[in-house]
Amino acid sequence: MEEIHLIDKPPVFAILGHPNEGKSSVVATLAEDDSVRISPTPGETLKCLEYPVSIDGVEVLRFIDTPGFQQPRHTLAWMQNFEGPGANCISEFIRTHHNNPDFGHECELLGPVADGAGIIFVTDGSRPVRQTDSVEMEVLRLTALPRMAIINPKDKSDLRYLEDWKAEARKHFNTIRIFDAQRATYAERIELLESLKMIDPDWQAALTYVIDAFKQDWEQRIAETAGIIMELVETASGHSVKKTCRDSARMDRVRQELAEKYQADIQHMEQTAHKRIKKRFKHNIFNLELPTQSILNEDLFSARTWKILGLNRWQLATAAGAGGVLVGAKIDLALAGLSFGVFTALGGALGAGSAAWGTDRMAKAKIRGLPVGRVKIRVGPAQNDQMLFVLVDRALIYFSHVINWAHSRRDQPQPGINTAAGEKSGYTAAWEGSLKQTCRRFFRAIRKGHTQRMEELKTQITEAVTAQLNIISNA
Ligand SMILES: Nc1nc2c(ncn2[C@@H]2O[C@H](COP(=O)(O)OP(=O)(O)OP(=O)(O)O)[C@@H](O)[C@H]2O)c(=O)[nH]1
Ligand SMILES: [Mg+2]
Repeated sequence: MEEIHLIDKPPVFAILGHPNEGKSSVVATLAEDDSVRISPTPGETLKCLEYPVSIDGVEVLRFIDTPGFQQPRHTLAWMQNFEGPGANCISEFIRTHHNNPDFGHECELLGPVADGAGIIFVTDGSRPVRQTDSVEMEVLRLTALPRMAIINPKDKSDLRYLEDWKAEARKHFNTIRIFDAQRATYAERIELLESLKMIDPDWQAALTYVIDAFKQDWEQRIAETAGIIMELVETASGHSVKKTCRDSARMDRVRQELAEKYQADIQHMEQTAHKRIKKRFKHNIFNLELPTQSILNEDLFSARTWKILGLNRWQLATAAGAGGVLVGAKIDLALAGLSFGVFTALGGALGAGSAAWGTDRMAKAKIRGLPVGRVKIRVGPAQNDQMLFVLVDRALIYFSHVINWAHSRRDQPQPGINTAAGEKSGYTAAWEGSLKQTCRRFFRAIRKGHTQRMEELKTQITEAVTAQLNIISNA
């Protein structure tokens, strides 16, 4: 019964403040909505816009973005002179001024307040407190509604006014939070909701429910992300491309084309998986701007990627010898009567890469069956079990960027900020030996198509990936 009641009436918060202080940014981050309009030009938001937050299709919370104050002094003076019952003050103000364009913003921004929305005041804590700020805060105090101040210092390097802001805000608000609209993590968003819970006893039950729902939803997202990563590993590790070649002279070209197609396929699988992760965390519109130093800016098959996330030194040396083909280029020669000539042609076709053939773990030639005149070339599945670790690490690093990319961010990341912990050597490098061994077995089972064995091992690896995702998201 209680739950149905809560869902029927989700708590509503209006985000108010001076123009251009970051109100819309706070809304975007809290509602995880990258469609919110944010701009460096003051006066971007002119009308109230509602941003419902839904979990499993049920609205649990609503934020209302509002335009900034325009006439705070006149508004305050009017309110102070109002002689009717206090509860009518705001609705009377709107009724009196609704045809006066000078009070257009005030009538608009006080609309949700008249309807009883909780108040979240947003201000830039990196500039000095001005008198007009105190006036705006006093207007909000006179509404007598539950209210919180969010101090969002836009310039993190200038915190000298922070104490002044706190002192002033304390006079007008029940709760004050320092909150970075552009870099707030999941944990910080939850903390903010926790403190919203404190500003009014009537909201405690509803917000406790919301916070619980948020936590469950987050767990669900982690579980789905683990599922996406496992699916990627499975399909990419088992992937191969093949082609029958009738003309031995073209063999080199065909092998090259297949190797390229193979790589493009895996890259596409990885990009699709990353996009799904991004979407699950509600980043729908803007591209994730990776820090310039991120390893994810490197191609999946680049030597640097494998050097950092996958290969040990010995393997890398061999890979370098393989002429850039890091994954198993495997050739099935389905020839019934493989003539010496064709075989020689094949040897030649392998060209520079042939040095690695037979010696390199990643590139083995397999010759079998000999039907006349045709060569079946197959590239993949990958021979090198590091493929699994590279894919998992890259997905984990990507996840780390996704969850730390607040929905209000529209700018380029600053160098040195937001680097994922796994950028240096990958997360899986720190996994226990026995777990790594399980991963290798899993990889082999995929390659060999041992479905049952694969399923047995999969549960354990999924758990490890889930645990790692949790560690990253709680970091
Ligand atoms: N560097 C930095 N910029 C911020 C931060 N928060 C907001 N901004 C920028 O400040 C500008 C104004 O942000 P908005 O969120 O649009 O501000 P607003 O209060 O909604 O503005 P109006 O709708 O015009 O009243 C935008 O360019 C934001 O990117 C922050 O924490 N750090
Ligand atoms: Mg705005």
